[in-house]
Amino acid sequence: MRTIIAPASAAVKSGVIVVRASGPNSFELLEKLSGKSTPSPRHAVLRNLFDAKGDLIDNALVIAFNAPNSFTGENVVEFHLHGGMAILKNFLETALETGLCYPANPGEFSRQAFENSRMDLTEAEAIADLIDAETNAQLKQAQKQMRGELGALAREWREEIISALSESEAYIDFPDEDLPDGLSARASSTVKNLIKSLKQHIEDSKSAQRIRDGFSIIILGEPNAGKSSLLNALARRQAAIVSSIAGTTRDVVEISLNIGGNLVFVADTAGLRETSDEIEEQGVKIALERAEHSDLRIGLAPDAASAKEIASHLAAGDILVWSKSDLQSPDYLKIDGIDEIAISTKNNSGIKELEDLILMKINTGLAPVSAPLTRARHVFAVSEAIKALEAALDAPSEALELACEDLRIAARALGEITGEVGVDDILDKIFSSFCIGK
Ligand SMILES: Nc1nc2c(ncn2[C@@H]2O[C@H](COP(=O)(O)OP(=O)(O)OP(=O)(O)O)[C@@H](O)[C@H]2O)c(=O)[nH]1
Ligand SMILES: [Mg+2]
Repeated sequence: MRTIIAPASAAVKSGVIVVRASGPNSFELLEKLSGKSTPSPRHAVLRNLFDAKGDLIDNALVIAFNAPNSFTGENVVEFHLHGGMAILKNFLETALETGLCYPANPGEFSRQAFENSRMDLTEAEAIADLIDAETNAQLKQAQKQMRGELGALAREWREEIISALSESEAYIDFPDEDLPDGLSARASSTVKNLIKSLKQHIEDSKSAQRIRDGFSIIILGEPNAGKSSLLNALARRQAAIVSSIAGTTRDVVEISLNIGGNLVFVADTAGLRETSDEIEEQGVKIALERAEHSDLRIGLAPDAASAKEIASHLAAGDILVWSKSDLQSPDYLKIDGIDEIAISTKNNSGIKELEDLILMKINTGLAPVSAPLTRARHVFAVSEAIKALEAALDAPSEALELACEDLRIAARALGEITGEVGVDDILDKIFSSFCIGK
C-alpha cells in the first residue's frame, strides 16, 4: 500500500483545511515535517510544521490514527492547517518533496479502506452518496446503505445460493446415492424463493434510484399551450423563454427543484406539432423520446381538441393540465387513471393544487424501501443472478453439474455487489468516480 496525501476538506480559503495522509509512511511524514515524535493515537496536539529549508509552514493541529483503527485501516495523520491557499500549497509541496507520499487519486482513501476490509463496496458507495446528497430523501437513503443494510442483504442472498450449491454438490460427490431430478426439492425451493425476492428488489430499485438520481417530470403539449409559462411558475423564476410565437421552445429546458425534500427534475419541451422546421422537428422527437423515460408526464392543453391530442401521449398515473383557465373553462375528459386539473399562470390559479398533486405522485413513486439497490451496478448484478438461477432451475435432470455451475455464476454476481468477488477494472471504475480526498 502506498502512502497518499490530499485535502479532505474543500481546498478553499477557510478557517481550517484538513489534509489527510494515509499509508505506512504517514507517521514518518509527520515526524519529518514537525521534527518531533508521533503523538499518541487519537490525541489532538499542536505541532509546528517546517519546510525543507526549516521555515515555518504553519502551526497546525495534528491527529494520528494507528492502523487498523482508522478510516482507511492504514496509519493516518490528519493535519488541521489554517485555511489559507499559500499554507496549503507550501504544505503539500513540502510533503511530496520528502518522497514519503504521493498525491491521492480520486477515491483512493476509500479504496484503501475497502482493500483493508474496513468497508464493503456498498458502504464505500454510500459515503460518496452521503457527500453528494442534496435532499433529505437522498441523505436518509445513503445513511441506510452506510449502515450496511444492502451489503448484509447481498451476503445473505449469496449464502442461500451457496447452501443450495453445497447440498447439490453433495449428490455429485456421492454418485451412489439416487440422483434427484435436477436440483433437490429443497435446493430448488430455496432458488425459487430467492428469485422472487430478487425480482421484488429490482422492482423496488426504481424508487431507490429515483431518490438518488432525482424524479423526472416532463411537460408536453402543443405549441403555445403554456408549457414554458408553467415551468417558470414551478421554478418561480424565468427559466425558459415565453412568447406568443408558436414554436418558441425547441430544445429541452430542464430545471431542478426540491419538492417536499425530494430532488425533482422538470423538463420543458418543444411544442408537439408537424413541422417543416428541421430544428423544431428534432426538438419534438427528443421530447417524445424523453417522455417515455420520464417518471411523470404532464400533458398541457388549453382546449378540448388539444387535450384529446395530448392525452394520447399520457399513461395511467400521469396528469392532464388544462392551461389558460382565465380564458376558458376546462371540459374534463375524465380518462381512467389520469388526473385533471385547471391552471392559469396569468392569475396564478391552480398552481399550488398542481404542486400538491405532483408531490403526491412523487411520494407514491419514491416510497422508501429497505436495503434498496441504489445503483445501476447493483441492479445489473441482481439481474445476472436471476438469469443464472433460472438457468439452474431449467437445467436438464441428468445435468446436475450444469445447474451447480449456474448457481456458482449467480453467487459470483451477487458477490460483486459487496466487492467480495471484485474484478480490478470494476473497482477502478467505481472508485475513480469519487472525488480526490474521499
Ligand atoms: N391568458 C393566458 N395566457 C397564457 C397563460 N400561460 C401562457 N400564456 C401565454 O401563451 C403564450 C405561449 O406561452 P408559452 O409558455 O411560451 O407556451 P409554450 O407551450 O412554451 O409554447 P412553445 O414553446 O412555443 O411550444 C404566451 O403568450 C403566454 O403569455 C395563461 O395562463 N393565461
Ligand atoms: Mg415553450
